[in-house]
Amino acid sequence: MFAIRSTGAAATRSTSKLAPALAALARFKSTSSASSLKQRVEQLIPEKLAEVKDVKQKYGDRVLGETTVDMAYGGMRGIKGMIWDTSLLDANEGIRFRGLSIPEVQEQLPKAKGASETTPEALFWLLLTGEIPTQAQAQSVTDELNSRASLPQFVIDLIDRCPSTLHPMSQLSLAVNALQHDSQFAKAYHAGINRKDYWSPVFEDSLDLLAKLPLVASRIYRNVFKDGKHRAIDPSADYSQNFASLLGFGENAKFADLMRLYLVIHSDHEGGNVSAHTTHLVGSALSDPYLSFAAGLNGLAGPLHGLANQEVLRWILKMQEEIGTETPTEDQIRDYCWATLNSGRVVPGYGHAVLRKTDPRYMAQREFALTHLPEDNLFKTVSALYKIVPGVLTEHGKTKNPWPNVDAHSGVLLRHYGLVEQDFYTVLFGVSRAFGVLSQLVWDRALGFSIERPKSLTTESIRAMFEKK
Ligand code: CMX
Repeated sequence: MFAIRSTGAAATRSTSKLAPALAALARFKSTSSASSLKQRVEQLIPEKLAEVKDVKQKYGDRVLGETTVDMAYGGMRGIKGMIWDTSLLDANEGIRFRGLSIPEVQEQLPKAKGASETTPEALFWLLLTGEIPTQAQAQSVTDELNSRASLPQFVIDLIDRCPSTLHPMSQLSLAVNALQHDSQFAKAYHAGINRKDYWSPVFEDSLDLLAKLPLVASRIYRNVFKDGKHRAIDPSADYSQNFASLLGFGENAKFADLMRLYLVIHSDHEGGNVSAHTTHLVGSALSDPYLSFAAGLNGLAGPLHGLANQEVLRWILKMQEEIGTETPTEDQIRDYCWATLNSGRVVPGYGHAVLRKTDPRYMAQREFALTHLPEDNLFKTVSALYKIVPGVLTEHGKTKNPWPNVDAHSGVLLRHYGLVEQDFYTVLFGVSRAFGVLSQLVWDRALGFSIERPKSLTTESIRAMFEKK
């Protein structure tokens, strides 16, 4: 409980000064008037806390794995040192969201009215609670997000003032940092919120941020690539239909379905990837969800991570241009792959730090393409690459995983429906990633996870460790 300790006139003065802060804190004590998703999370917290306590009591001193010198130098690959409950990645099988594979998610989660794909709203419920939502529960998330979808004028002005030459990912990160102005967590912390209640304003910030992201992203898109005219959201439409409409592709029902698929499959990929880990790390310092997620976005903007989706399409189009045809032969594609490798570059969209088989996120997009755009020339090239690249990378002999990842397929689908501006692709990834990393961030605070502070070493200290007499 938050308490004020003071006496007399000074007490009255300071109480009245603190009144708005106290009122804000009172909101985070009881969630009885909040959305049903928040109520469900609140109900689950005691049992999750008890579960963590039990696991720590029983297994707290057990060894999870060993750390080698190579791991310390090699990007900490394979070190088990973090809890991420919303999803788990198996090297061969791929991602499971709260235990469900992508095909299971597609089959079991409710769909929006008239849609063929499940929604990120339904997935958000699953990620936060571990439970498959009913249609009504998924709809309650949609309604909640729609009710929060507006931007402060200064953020609108900030985005509108960005030069069109500023990369869309930098604009997105800038806008998310600016939205921090209205962080409920930051205000509650300042007012002295009890640490047990942290999760509540973090939940509120997360919903606010998710609701605002399509407005921010579409504003960037229409400023940089279109006419700078902006649309309003339709409170009766789902998140993906609204996002499609805001971008200017709302009339095509298939594009809205593509957005649903895209936002679901890019959302979460356990905790060790750069965007997830960064959000979690920065959040562990009790930076609010805006600051934490903006940091994650900056990591997503790296070409070895999320930016690979723009690089893939650029690389394929360059190949078509250099070879001089939209339908290159397998031999021409093979030669182009070797030319890329021999010039010291990576083949974008292939390889993965954890996966050792074709990414099921790639397969989900391939299924979509086989159903909706089987005759698209670029899709045929993407399919030809799937046949050729793994062999080339295997022969090249460096890559541990020669198979395609999620980024190898997303560009061709977006381009088919007219979203041709590659520089924007990672922004879509960013909007999706928010669903995963913010779900976990709520649980990080609900479970009272510690500030992260792993141990680093110097090369000299490693030598000393193993070479001492
Ligand atoms: N093309 C060429 N070389 C590759 C390669 C590729 N697609 N993938 C890996 N390699 C190389 C690595 O650069 C590394 O070379 P060095 O030993 O000279 O440093 C070697 O093969 C071993 O790497 P690895 O252990 O197989 O892969 P990492 O865990 O180090 O890196 C990843 C993983 C994804 C960064 C890497 O496969 C890559 O650069 N792929 C291309 C970029 C890409 O598609 N990124 C998107 C990943 C998904 C996402 O996060 O969105």
